[in-house]
Amino acid sequence: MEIIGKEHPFADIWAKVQREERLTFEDGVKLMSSNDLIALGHMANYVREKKHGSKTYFNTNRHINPTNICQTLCDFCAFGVRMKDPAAYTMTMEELEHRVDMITPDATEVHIVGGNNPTLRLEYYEDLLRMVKRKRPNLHIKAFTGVEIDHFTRVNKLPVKEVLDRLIDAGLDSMPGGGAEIFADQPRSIICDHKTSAERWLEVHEYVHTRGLRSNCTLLYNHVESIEDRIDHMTRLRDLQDRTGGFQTFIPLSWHPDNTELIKKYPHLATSTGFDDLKMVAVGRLYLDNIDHIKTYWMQVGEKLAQTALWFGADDLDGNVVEEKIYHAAGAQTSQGMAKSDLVKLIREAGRTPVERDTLYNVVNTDFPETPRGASVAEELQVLS
Ligand code: V47
Repeated sequence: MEIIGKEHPFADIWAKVQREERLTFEDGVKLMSSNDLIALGHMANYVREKKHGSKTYFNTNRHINPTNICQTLCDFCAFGVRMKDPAAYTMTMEELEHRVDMITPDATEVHIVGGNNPTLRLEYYEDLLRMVKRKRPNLHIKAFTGVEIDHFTRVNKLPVKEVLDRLIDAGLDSMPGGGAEIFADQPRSIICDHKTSAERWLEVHEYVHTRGLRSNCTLLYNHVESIEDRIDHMTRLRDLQDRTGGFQTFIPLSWHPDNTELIKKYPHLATSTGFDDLKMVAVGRLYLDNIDHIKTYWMQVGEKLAQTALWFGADDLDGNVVEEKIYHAAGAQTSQGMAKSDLVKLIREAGRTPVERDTLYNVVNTDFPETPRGASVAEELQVLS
């Protein structure tokens, strides 16, 4: 049975997808406005399998969030707090060293992001990067969102290039995709007024790419944005990618409302539906023809949806994570970390082929023993109490 026949509303788009022709803004809006999830998934899976076959990537990683003190305090976020908040923390170098010491030898990446803390000078972050490299020279450091980099320029009164040059010199290997949120002015001013502008976020990533480093990109959805805003955001990412080729992975992030100011102001908003989560993955895969990987962040969408997304365009699940704070502050119900054996099982149970990668998608391992689900997460990951 043909899923997208000649009479189907997607017939033209499907022909373009098969010819590897770029989709227009209007095509993107049409896809995003449709409720024909099966047709969307069919097309996205076609692209996914053409690029990656059945391979599904994950890595062995750890997250460190050095501080939750944040000057920006975006309404959509539940992680950042004021300096005087009883929950405020900033890790000392000793605490950071302890966390790095806990990272098991098989880990290949540490993901470091935090709040925009006005009291921390650039030297704190340089010392952190140098300490990680001294202790674990082979650990890839993926750190600081474009928003944090912009914050560092203001605290230290330095241009973007100098901040990034100094961080790269201290050991920064790549940048995560956070902080992009939604680029369009109107929703951006509602969910994160006063935050780094879209142009500045893109400028930071462009410079990082010209220095030869890779980065990721994200889109925060399911708040006050429109369908057009989503496609506008992806168009700007696609345009930058045409110039630099530096983005590795696109990660659609659904907004979690708990404990945020935004939900107080807009109480009708709700947690995203699985339907919308799959649509974002599928449209991302179809529209971002120049970005290699689409990640479904298991920690954020949940294990069941992450498995399903592997048939709707996603080829990456992220990694073990461990000690995730940003989503759990906002009510995420997922566990704090997942053992490698469970990631492998999750992928296999979805009928896909697990591939452990490093941050740059070099293959680390493809040969995994069969293990029962729920292997000792705490033992395997050395979770801090
Ligand atoms: O920038 C914050 C989002 C991002 C909430 O690059 C929220 O590999 C939903 O970017 N509800 C940080 N989202 C996480 C991130 C990320 C995660 C995993 C992998 C990578 C990567 C990047 O999380 C923020 C913001 O967009 N966020 N608060 C919230 N309440």
